[in-house]
Amino acid sequence: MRIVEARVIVTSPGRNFVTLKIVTDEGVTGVGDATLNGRELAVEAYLREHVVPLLIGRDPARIEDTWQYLYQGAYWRRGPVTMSAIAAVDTALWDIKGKVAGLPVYQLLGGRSREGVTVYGHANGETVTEVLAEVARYLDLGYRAVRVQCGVPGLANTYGVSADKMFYEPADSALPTEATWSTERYLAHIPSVFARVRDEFGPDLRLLHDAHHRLTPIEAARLGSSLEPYALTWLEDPVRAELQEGFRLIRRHTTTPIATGEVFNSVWDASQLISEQLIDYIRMTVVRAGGISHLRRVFDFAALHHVRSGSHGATDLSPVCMAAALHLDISIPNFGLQEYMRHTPETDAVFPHGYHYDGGYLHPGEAPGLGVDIDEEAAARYPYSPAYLPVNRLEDGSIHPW
Ligand code: GCO
Ligand code: MG
Repeated sequence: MRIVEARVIVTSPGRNFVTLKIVTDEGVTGVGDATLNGRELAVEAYLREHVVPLLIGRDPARIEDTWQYLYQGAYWRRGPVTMSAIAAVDTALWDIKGKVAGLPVYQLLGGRSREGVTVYGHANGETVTEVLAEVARYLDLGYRAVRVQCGVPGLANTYGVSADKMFYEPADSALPTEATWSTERYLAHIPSVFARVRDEFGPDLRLLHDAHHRLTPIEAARLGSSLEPYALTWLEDPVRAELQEGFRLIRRHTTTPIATGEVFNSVWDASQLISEQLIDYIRMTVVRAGGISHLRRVFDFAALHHVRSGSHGATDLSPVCMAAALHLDISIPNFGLQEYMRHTPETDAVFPHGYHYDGGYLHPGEAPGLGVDIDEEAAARYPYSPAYLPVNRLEDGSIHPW
């Protein structure tokens, strides 16, 4: 079998997605997600100009060899653009291998390690009262784990809080909007939010919170220790992820479990965090981390060091990425949690998929391959439109991580 064509499809059913579809001479096709929120066309061009020509004529069965060819062969390694492009190829080749074998991809990864993939949803609100109502809504939907984000008094808007609660989309403008941030106001408010949520919903519900890289290590240590009475499952991205030493300081001060990794691209971004057990959950996902092959390697390395998975599953990762993540989640021994922000009905229609939600769990389905596709006719109805993530400033105007 040979690869005869690879199409890069950009579609925007409410938000932008980049998808690679690989076609073989025997008519078997595979899909991979290559979406990089706010920088989509960089990956589209990388794939179209520098990857697709190298794929034509290759044997689609040689997944590892193709991965090494694209990774080592570029010489310029890693980075979100390169690794998202490689991820799309790798994911599509696993899809093809599954279809050829007549097996869902998770069977090729060693089979089921659990019955379903536990997911968490995003409860958010401007006020604590709104947050409580949102948590209750997720409980009604059967969720067993909920991420809680709340508006901060004195700030006009806060990361993770949106008007359309189920379908939060921060890349909301053709040029970046600007938000204002105050760490002091945030740290003074958040513990009281979790006190109310725990008080209302009791000890069983798993609670999470995302600090979105905004704190210094000592600020994060203070937040972690002030949240200890509310027993969070994890505090996510407490500090900028570039400096791995920062996590060591947090660890010295708090037992609140730490999760990070959504901006990482390779095992090298997380090797110190994992081998020194400075984190509890590694939150990399398929599209940002070089595909199923490389992420499997990261998760295996993490398993050796008591670190569990917690894959990123925001809506800027397409249903193709979600499907691929679920095959990994169901098969690895050290699965932790899977983020599940629901896609809109428009997105679901462009990406027909067999995975489904039931009572707090996602299931990858039993279709051969990944069990997801792109409806190219539907996709063509939604042309690309530029959309950027916001930029963040402190109250004095200084740029601060968003
Ligand atoms: C999460 C993430 C997202 C990111 C988004 C950026 O935990 O889901 O932090 O909400 O902000 O993926 O594009
Ligand atoms: Mg996050």
